[in-house]
Amino acid sequence: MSQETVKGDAFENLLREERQFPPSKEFAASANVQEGIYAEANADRTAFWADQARALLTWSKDFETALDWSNPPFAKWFVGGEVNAAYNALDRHVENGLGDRVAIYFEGEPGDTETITYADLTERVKRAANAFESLGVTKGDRVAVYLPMIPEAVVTMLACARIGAVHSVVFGGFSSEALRSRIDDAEAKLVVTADGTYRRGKPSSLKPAVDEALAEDGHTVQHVVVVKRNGQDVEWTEGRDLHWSEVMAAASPEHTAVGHDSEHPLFILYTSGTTGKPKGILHTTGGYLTQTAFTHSAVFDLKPDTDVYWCTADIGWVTGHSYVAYAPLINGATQVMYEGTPDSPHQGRWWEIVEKYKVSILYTAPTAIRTMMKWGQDIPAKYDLSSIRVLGSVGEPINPEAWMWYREVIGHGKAPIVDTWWQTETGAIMVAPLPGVTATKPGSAQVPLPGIAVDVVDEAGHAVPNGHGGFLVIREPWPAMLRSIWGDPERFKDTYWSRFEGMYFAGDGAKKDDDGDIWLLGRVDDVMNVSGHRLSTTEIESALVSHPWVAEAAVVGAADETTGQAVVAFVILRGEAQIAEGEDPSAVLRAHVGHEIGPIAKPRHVLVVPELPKTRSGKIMRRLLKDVAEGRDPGDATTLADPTVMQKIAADLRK
Ligand code: 6R9
Repeated sequence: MSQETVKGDAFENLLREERQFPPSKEFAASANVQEGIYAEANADRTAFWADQARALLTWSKDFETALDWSNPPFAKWFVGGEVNAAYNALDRHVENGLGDRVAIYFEGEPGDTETITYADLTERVKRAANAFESLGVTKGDRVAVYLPMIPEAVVTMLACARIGAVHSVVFGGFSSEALRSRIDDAEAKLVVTADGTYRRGKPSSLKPAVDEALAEDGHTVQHVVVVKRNGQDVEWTEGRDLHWSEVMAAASPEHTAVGHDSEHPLFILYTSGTTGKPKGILHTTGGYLTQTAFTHSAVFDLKPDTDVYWCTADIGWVTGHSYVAYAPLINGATQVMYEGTPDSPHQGRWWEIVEKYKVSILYTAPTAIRTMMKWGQDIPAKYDLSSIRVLGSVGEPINPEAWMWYREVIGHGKAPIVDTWWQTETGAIMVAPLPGVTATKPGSAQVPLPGIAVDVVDEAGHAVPNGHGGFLVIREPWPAMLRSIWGDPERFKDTYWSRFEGMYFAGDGAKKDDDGDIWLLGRVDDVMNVSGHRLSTTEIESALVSHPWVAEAAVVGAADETTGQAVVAFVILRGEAQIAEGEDPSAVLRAHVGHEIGPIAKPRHVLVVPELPKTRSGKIMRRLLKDVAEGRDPGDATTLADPTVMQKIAADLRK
């Protein structure tokens, strides 16, 4: 990508977005953080984080040095300190008299519910800690977690953290091969799974994939603990497999947490690179807990005694780690956890949950918002959403139309939207508005958080002036940063620290607008080159979704003999699209993109499809669409949330 890439005409469209929504006076007056926090953090970044670490966490042993950056890019935060994540998430709240506060309102897909207080959750985690220890798991051992969105997932993660074991959560949607390669890479001793779960009203299994993953010898797993969730029949390997209910019943509910070194590994989470085997992103304890807790409080303006918080992310994704399993509990919040899909048994399920629990902070992904747009605003309109006061977005750029819909339809035109940019690697939110301070702009994540040094640089690594684009980088170490790639420190250096001298390269394109606010433009590998003009997939998708017929769009660059690459768009139409007889949606949408961005951006093809291929974290798998666009068989689609999507698309295109 050259510098014109992000200066070109294609980006003018987003730059024309001029709406701004300042916080209301009332919101600003009672917000957790005020404008002065930026200056405070700028005055001394490490001192700022040291203050946060001491204010937000209870340390078993105070740290001596906030940051050791003597061996970059290997950072050490809060050196010499000792802290226990589970104690901070649980025991201390109980000790402070908050044992009866609800930690988790669990809502199962079939409609079963469970209300779990901090006292209950603490006891469950203590039992699990004892149970895992009795199975021979000790500090530093790795535990693979292959569970659905049920409370046992959080219990397992916190029990591991309590005893210093390192969890490696693998998406329930991943195949047995994916599970095996992650088990092998981390050399996991224990696997925690469930018989299965429910998806769209039907039982969906997990345990068979574990059996398959472990069928061939040569693995390190000694035991598999199985939660009974959907009651399906499962195969049983005597001696290896154990029932969760039995091992928990046999375990003592007493367990004393001890502090672990601030840099003790907390978890590994695998994320796919563009090529090669998945990278095991390694996070450690003190810095990770500090930044996740701080951002959760500052960005969502969390008021733990009154808010009901709901993050819809699966625990198999980093958002489910930082903003379901850790930060909300560290901060003593009450949260909703939902097992299933948003349209089971009906398309109003999410809004029914919001109404039922009076959810006040909702954190979800643009893909979900666009799906809800597709289903139509009449559905949320049937529910009382007046409890909502802050809305969050994460996972991909949110196009201004979806942003406005989110604000108007879900946030009743009032709730501030915080678009949060971060990555598995960053561990916690890095760029986001502060809801009581920032005048928000539809489609922009806007400002690096206090204490975070994010910048946009050109090819040569120089900061770009306002109004220009380039690459998103991080200039200074941050507390929740990944510490390495599990077992491969060289790959850690090469992947993130070799592109620009002394800076972390995130792999995202971004631009600064005239106010210096940051707009994310998608992965740099999503940038297309059409006849020498650089176009961003995000830009064109945004233009397509701005058309009233379009619910969702995915754009890829397909190899083209003449133009290098050609733009191919896949769109899902809205249920309520008013298309007249004889009107051709493809032609209308091509013209619309031409009008919105310029003729150069007009897709060569606009294909109307029933679904888009997505990972379980909601990211569109453009690689598969590119295969279709270039006439290849899209091969391995096993990591998709719904593996049949590609067949549906292929069948549709043959019609
Ligand atoms: C938290 C998470 C990271 C990649 C990241 C970027 C994209 C995430 C975004 C966003 C624009 C946002 N991304 N949040 N792009 N605006 N608010 O998603 O982690 O799964 O590791 O993905 O997601 O491209 O580089 P992860």
